Amino acid sequence: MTPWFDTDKVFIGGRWQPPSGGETLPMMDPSTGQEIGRIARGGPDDIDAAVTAARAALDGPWGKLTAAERGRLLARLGALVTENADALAEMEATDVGKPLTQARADVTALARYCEFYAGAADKVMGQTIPFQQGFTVYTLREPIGVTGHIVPWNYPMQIIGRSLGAALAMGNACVLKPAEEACLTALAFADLARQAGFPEGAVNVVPGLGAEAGAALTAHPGIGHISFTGSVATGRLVQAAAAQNVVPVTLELGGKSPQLFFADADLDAALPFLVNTGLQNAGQTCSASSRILVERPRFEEIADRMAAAYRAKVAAPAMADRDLGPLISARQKEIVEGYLDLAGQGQRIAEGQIAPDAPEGGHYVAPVLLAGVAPEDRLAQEEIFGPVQVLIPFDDEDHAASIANGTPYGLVASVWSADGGRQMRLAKRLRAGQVFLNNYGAAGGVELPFGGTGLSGHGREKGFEALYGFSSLKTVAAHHG
Ligand code: TXE
Repeated sequence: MTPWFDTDKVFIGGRWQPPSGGETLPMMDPSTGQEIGRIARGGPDDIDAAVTAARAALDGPWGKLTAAERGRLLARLGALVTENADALAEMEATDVGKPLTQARADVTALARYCEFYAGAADKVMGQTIPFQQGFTVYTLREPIGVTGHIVPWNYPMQIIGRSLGAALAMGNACVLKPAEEACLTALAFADLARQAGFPEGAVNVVPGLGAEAGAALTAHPGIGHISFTGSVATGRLVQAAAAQNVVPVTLELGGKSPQLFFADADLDAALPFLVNTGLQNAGQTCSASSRILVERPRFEEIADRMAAAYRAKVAAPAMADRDLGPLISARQKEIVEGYLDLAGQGQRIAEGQIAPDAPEGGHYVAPVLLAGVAPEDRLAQEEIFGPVQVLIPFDDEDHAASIANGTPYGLVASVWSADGGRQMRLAKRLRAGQVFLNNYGAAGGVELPFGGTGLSGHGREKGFEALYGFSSLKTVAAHHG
């Protein structure tokens, strides 16, 4: 894997340059634990330069483009993503440690975000509002200005697509701070935006540490909106920093998302979703389904079927393209193993395997299926962010809803049932930003508004809602007598 750009630079004002402090950080391969290159250690001066370049872009060529022209640039960017699909997939697989097939799906999603927001850019409209005699009143949706984007390591391409795709379509100029653990495709995105012809300063990318570059971005007075995906703890810091500048934030902070399986549901249809949505990207997915709630009459049957599926799952290096890869880092492995230590022997009802030839230094954890865990237990309450799911029985609809809603999170939920009335009742009752009926995740759905309640965060990404989130609404009231 040899990227076509220098990995140890920042991208500011349309140019690659060394970070102002001249320092770099290691780029690690989670599949081997080995260093495979260097990335820039951007800091406050780089962030400041990026915000200045973004401001200049808004006041210059980028700010003068029509919505249709912005859409055309995004369409060109999407086409370049597709042309470079093999290279992007290999970079993401290597950098994140995810199986190549899953990385390919992320490339497709990034291209699709570009395509969707290319088409949406010139379809954002205001309203005319009936008002008093002698007035004409209408609203304008305008770009906010310079938007800050802090992205985690688990799905860099997808999160960049949903966040920058919408912000750029709306006419904002962006400063992106990717995660120090995986920023290769963020750099590739910057270079593809350059190749697509985005005016300089519209897209800026400053890799670096969260406490340095990330904190400088959230505190910068030139930023008009911050979009953050990551942990609850860092989300709180981001919101506190944004409060100082009184700017809006979008926070996507993960979850403990349940699937509710009722006795009348079709298990053959559900089984791949029950298992794979918990193990995709080794469970390091904000919308991972980490709690499987099952109506008691079918609990044993489902436990057996899921256990069999777990035993067949193999964790292996990303490029071996098996069921799951390693975790992102030694620290993440420690966190996950810490949770697994809380489980008693009888609670671990099935385990997958680690490929015998997986390199020693890689951060592999075999998938573990848990049962006999009380709904209020930490294992059923906290985001583990690893290949671990918890099976919990329930007695009836009320009981299922109370367990499903019984965590501080509320990102995604699903209901498997043949009963249409029950589907509708639970769709209303479940505390989640997205509810799926007889499916889970709807294959990512770039068109579908996404975000959470409670500790899962606030604000909506994806679809048209994201465009509104990256816009500022102005009301114009003309008095003409
Ligand atoms: O997250 P952080 P980490 C959860 C998951 C995981 C835990 C820790 O449970 O185990 O978080 O992961 C930047 N100011 N999720 O430590 O710290 C950082 O550089 C500004 C869920 O990786 O939240 C990176 O770019 N930015 C999640 C981004 O924040 C700061 C995805 C995320 O890092 C900063 C990832 C600061 N002070 C982890 N400190 C999801 N919702 O999908 C760090 N950052």
